[in-house]
Amino acid sequence: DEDSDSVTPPVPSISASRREHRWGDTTSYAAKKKLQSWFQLPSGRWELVKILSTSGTESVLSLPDGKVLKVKTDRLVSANPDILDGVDDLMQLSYLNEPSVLYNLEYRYNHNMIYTKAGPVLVAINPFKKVPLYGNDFIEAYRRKTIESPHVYAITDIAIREMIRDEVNQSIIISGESGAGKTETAKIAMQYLAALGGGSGIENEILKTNPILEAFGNAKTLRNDNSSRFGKLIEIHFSDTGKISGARIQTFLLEKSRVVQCTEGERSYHIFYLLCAGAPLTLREKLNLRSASEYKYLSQSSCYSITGVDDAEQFRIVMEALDVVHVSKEDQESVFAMLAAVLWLGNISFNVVDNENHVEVVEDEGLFTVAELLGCGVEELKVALSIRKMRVGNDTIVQKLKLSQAIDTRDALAKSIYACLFEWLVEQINKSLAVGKRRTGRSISILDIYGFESFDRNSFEQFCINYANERLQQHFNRHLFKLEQEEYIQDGIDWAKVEFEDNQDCLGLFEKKPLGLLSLLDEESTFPNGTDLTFANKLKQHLNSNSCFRGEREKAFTVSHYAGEVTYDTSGFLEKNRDLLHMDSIQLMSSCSCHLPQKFAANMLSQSEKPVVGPLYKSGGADSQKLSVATKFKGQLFQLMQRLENTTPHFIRCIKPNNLQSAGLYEQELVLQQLRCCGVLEVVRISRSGFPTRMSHQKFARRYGFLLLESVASQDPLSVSVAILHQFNILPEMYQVGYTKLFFRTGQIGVLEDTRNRTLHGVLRVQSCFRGHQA
Ligand code: AOV
Ligand code: MG
Repeated sequence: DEDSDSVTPPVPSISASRREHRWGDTTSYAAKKKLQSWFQLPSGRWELVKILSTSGTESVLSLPDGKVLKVKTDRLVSANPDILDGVDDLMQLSYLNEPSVLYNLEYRYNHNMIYTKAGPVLVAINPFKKVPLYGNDFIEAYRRKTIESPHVYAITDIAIREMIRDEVNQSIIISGESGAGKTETAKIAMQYLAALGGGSGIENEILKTNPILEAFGNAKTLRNDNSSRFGKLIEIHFSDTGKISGARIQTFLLEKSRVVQCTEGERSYHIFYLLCAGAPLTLREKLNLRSASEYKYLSQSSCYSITGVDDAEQFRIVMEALDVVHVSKEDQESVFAMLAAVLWLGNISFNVVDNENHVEVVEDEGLFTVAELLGCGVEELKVALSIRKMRVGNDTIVQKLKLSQAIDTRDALAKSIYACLFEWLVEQINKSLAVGKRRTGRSISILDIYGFESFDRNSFEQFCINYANERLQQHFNRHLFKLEQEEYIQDGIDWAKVEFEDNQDCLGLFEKKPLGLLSLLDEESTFPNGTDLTFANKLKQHLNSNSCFRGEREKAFTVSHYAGEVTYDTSGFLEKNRDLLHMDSIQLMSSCSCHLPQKFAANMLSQSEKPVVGPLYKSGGADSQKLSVATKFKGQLFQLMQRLENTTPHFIRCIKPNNLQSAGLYEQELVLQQLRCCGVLEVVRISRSGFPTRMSHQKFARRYGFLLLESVASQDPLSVSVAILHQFNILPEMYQVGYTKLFFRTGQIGVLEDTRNRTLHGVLRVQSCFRGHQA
């Protein structure tokens, strides 16, 4: 009936889904039928307006503030009836358009319902405050399924069940921009796994890895007070009985540069401030510790504290956590000594001794303390920081370093010690969490990497982080768009293809050989005369025709990422990609009497002696060959993707409602941009018009064939299947018959399953009655 307020059913027929085009389309005919619509104000904000009258192509409407406007009817976008306000799953919206989705998410957000399903994907909007949704009561409720509301717990519960039911490893893949809530979400998922799979005690160890890794691998940035500066995959293993049997953590590319330099308003890694604020007196004396402001590495960004964080208290939490994961008190003290050594290294300074800018190390507290903490001789340390030995043929040449070289050498050593320390810690944690002998090979992996970043100035670190996010986005696309639709098309069902933003072009820009960003970076890094400028010029020369690339003035270039454009400044790219550590520094470390520096030296050496797959790096002959940072990272990402491909993925998309990290502020435009770029809306579209349940003809006939009331002439599975569908009056728009499989819309198979279960139970009851009579 044209005039009624009726709406299309939540599950549209195929023809209806074809009529709806892309997101944000205006549906003018609907405006006629409805009293409420969406109207976009010049500010960009969508307002719910009342339609007073419509004549011809124009409508008169009233805004919430009472203003009356006459507008073209086709500028109105259908609004959903009030009864659909705040639905759990965006799939339930009758009108699927941008303002309706934004409104639905905002409605829920304002009611502390930060989670919403978008078909198979869980959308999580960062509340930036404590919300009453977590803890044992909630965990229990989700376990018993007495709460249905979307939640990280719910999606984690599904992962556990599918792992057991299908005997397939699962993954929970969390993505979103920096500060969107990935790390918090990962911890919430771990909480649920620990609660359900706990019992052996190992779950507590797993949870305690979080404060440790965050202290050593997170830092305050301009985007997020607790920003992850490394990527993390934690694989949690289960025994046959569904209990956690162990875990393994893999980390990806820690941002090393932060140890020696950071932007105004940001901090270095939390652990430095924790140590300075929280170390007990005896430790302070042993390590000659000062307050954070007395260390050059920490004072350069003039930011020492984070609102609401008590660094001293955090230090105690980290020490306790280290106890739990079995890092001995002795080792802990060595760890803190290494941290202090890094801080004191930053205070070491140089005197210029000639007019060629050659230097000598200043003999001060910094120098003596570092030597003491590392357990090396003061002379050896001075030499390593101010002189380079090079082998030419059979001779060794000694060269004095210039000021900038000496500073680079000192900073490279500090970065390297910190990176080795981080790796060593992860190794200790993994030893403690090691999966016992009774492993089943069943696991759930949680992926939490650094989110997409775009600052005013973006460097090599953002380049790597955003590349990783492109890879992850492709995994998302592949599973939610490509594979899904390919299956429909392969099986020959009637399907209107849903378009989505493919990021293959951008990935190609990074990965193509020999003319891609990574290859060209590696190539330039091997040239002795290569500079950041020649690198930028080379990019412009070779990549200007790529639609995702744009050269900028001087040393800059812009990449069109799936999540937006980012302009990178190539300053420091080559040096960070080469990441050279001179042999003199490695030798210094191996000469130390403390055990950690010795271990680190072995690590540094093995890294530089890895079989060369990428280009060779030689500098002066004394340094050995090693993989470039970008190439190594690419390899790690490929491996990661391969591992994820062998799991059933569950996706969580974190959304940041504002850039101020503040509660209760929902900026439509910002949310919309995030929803658009990750394709959440298209996912809903596919799921809604799609057929998520599928079963082969054979399996279907076998499973439900016995329910047939009349026998079928032909016994082939297809005929049996069709007969079942008819007998149960499954509506034609609710299923599709493919070449090999039957495809059903959400929930359709439920009727059949219920009847099957009832019938089977009936049969069992009859049988048991019968046995009872016999007895
Ligand atoms: P991220 O992991 O996505 O950023 P976080 O998980 O660190 O983001 O979240 C940033 C901050 O948002 C946290 O420190 C909390 O204050 C707040 N937050 C996030 N989720 C919740 C929640 N469920 N409840 C309460 N507060 C929350 V980065 O690591 O920067 O990409 O590299
Ligand atoms: Mg994080």
